[in-house]
Amino acid sequence: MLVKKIEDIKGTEREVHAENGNWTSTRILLKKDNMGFSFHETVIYAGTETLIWYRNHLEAVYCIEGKGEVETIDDGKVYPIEPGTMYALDKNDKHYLRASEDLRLVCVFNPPLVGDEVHREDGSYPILEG
Ligand code: 9YT
Repeated sequence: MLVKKIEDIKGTEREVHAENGNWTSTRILLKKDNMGFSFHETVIYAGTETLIWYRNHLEAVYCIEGKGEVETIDDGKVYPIEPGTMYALDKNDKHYLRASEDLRLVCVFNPPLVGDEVHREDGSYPILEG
């Protein structure tokens, strides 16, 4: 049985900050926890836009706080995100994630993240200015 409290994870190597400052993610369960998925709580900061493409992972995201939207790039569809909304990237969908208020999201990845994916398998890239 695994029991964890988010307060105990904050400030450890499982709390990951986006290089561009757009988000902070607490990686509650990782591959080494042997659940077959990873489990994260991510805060996306208000006023940010993040381009995300998880080419090697399926991800489901459930909003518990805040407001924002997801735009899938292939078809230009925009989905509002609010508490109680779930979106699943079942086609490895490339998308923009925008927050108008700080978004608190619970995220599950299959296969599980190992823990050091920020610059590699994560698939998030900053938006280029201009
Ligand atoms: C919203 C979202 O895609 N979260 C993913 C988890 C986070 N980027 C992480 O832990 O790297």
